[in-house]
Amino acid sequence: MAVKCLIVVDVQRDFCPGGALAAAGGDDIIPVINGLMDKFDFVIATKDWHPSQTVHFEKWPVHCVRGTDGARFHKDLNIDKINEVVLKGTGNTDDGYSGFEGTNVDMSSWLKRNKVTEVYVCGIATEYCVLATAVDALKSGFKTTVITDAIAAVEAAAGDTEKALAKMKDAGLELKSSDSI
Ligand code: VGL
Ligand code: ZN
Repeated sequence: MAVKCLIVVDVQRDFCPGGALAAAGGDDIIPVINGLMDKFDFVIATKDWHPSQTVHFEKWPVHCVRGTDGARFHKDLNIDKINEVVLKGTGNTDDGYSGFEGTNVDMSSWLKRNKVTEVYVCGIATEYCVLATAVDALKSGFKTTVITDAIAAVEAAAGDTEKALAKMKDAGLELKSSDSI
């Protein structure tokens, strides 16, 4: 039997409308994500969790500074179903886009310890942390699917979403919509 984990990437206030680095579709994916949680054996949520000074803020507006309101989960995300929270981007010398670069939990070990064989990735942002997390999941040996209607993009440049989806396909990731899960 497959053991499945849903990885909810960075569904935080700063990445949703009204936040410091908002993905336009951030609010719309919340009900989809909440509705999927019961279909999984485990749910892991990642958080972008930056120090107030980091090289990361040379590329991006200040966002998701650890402990601030902007770093909290979206108010409508069902946090009761989350089994583990993985903090990433916690250093001041790197971006830490991938959940597999978490510093409080080694996500690959956590998944293997819990006998997870398949992971499904959703959340924000499609072209950064979702992409990086999904690619690393595949490299770590998990059958990996990205849920196409449960991801939202920052789209700093027009076309970034399409490019990210093409990279996902090239990397060998499965792309599925939530109604087929
Ligand atoms: C992210 C840009 C900067 C993400 C994090 O969660 O995808 N994007 N920091
Ligand atoms: Zn960040």
